[in-house]
Amino acid sequence: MSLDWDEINSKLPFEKTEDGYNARKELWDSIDVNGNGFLSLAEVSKGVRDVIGHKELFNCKPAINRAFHYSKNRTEGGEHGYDYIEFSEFRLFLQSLRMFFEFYQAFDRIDEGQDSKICKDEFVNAKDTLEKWVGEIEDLEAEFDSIDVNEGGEILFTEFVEWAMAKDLNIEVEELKWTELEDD
Ligand SMILES: [Ca+2]
Ligand SMILES: [Ca+2]
Ligand SMILES: [Ca+2]
Ligand SMILES: [Ca+2]
Repeated sequence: MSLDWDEINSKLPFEKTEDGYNARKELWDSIDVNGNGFLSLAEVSKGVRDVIGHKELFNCKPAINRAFHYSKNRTEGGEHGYDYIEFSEFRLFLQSLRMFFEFYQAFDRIDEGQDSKICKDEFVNAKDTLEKWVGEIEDLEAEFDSIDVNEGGEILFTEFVEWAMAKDLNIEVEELKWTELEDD
């Protein structure tokens, strides 16, 4: 599957510009269907399908879930603030969704058996690809063990995300670095 990253970026307006802000505002109003100033995971998922309208992105539930939980408790919006995305967190949500979607493409490429887990063989076999994304890895088996935080013998997507963030994993030609992601 080849993805049009420019198209994806244009559908997720996370730029800190006036145009970006206006596009976000418009997107927000369409996604917050009940207009209560908070986005639930259900609203966000539906929004990715119907408003952002990107099939691969919508099908990538782990990226949507992870981005939702990553951004939802950044600002204090009273009782509901911690459980839902507010507009002040929306830019971070869009940008982290973009990043987690990219991480998922990477994860999926390494997971040759397509069981949503990366075993040690899959990881070691992907040496060249992994090094293209994160730079040299001295000891692949040791690296694998360090990623497998719950010591279950396999790398789950949530574990992969933590590692990918720490390593600034990038499968793109164009540079969009995780460490440049900031809160507003
Ligand atoms: Ca809402
Ligand atoms: Ca919140
Ligand atoms: Ca696998
Ligand atoms: Ca694990």
